[in-house]
Amino acid sequence: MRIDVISIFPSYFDGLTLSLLGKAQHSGILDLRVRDLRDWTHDRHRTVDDTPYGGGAGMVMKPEPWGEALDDVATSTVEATGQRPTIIFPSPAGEVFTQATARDLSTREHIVFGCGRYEGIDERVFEYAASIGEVRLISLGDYVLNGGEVATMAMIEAIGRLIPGVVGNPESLVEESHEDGLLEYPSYTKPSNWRDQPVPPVLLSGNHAAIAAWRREQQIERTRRRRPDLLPEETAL
Ligand code: 6GU
Repeated sequence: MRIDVISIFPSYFDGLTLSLLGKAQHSGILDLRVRDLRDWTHDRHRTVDDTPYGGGAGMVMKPEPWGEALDDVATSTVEATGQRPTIIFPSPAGEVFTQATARDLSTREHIVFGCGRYEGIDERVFEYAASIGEVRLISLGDYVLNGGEVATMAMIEAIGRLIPGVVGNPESLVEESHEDGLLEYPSYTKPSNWRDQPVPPVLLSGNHAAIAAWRREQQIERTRRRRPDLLPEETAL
């Protein structure tokens, strides 16, 4: 998979060279390219923003650098891969990102993230991007960040670890929170008694059916307590 990130703060993404995603880049599974939006400006101050038409607080990102950036980064994708690129603009006004979104996006050949700052990007950029690829406005949740960079990092990590070969043991992807619509069960390791807290005895029983049943109960009980919104109905489980 190829991922391009367009941002005015490319160094935010230095952290993606660490750990599993760093390894995936070395092995060629993930081709991650972080770009500086200012490289597509032509004035001495490398200006990317301007005042909003109609007035109002803050600044708006100018369309011209975005247009040129998308031309350079996203227009050759169809010839190269046979698939239109997916162009994601992180936005608190977008659809909410979930594990299902991550699964869907992990099958794409080429994703471009356009990280907005200030009060946002000139609306015409989204229309233009839709002529090049599939445009998605995606939010991490109902709170406000200063720009799309941190949201993009989170999305790249969630998507990247679902690409086959990125997580060493694919089994570890199966039993995680949100993969089956429930929170994950609690985990324990040695010692079997720690500071007066014994490990639940069923886990030491060797009875695999009983362990599986206990873990399932724990998942349901935790989800009911912490995230009742994830359960289909109050009586369903
Ligand atoms: Cl994707 N962007 C910004 N700026 N704020 C957010 C967000 C995205 N998701 C939640 N808050």
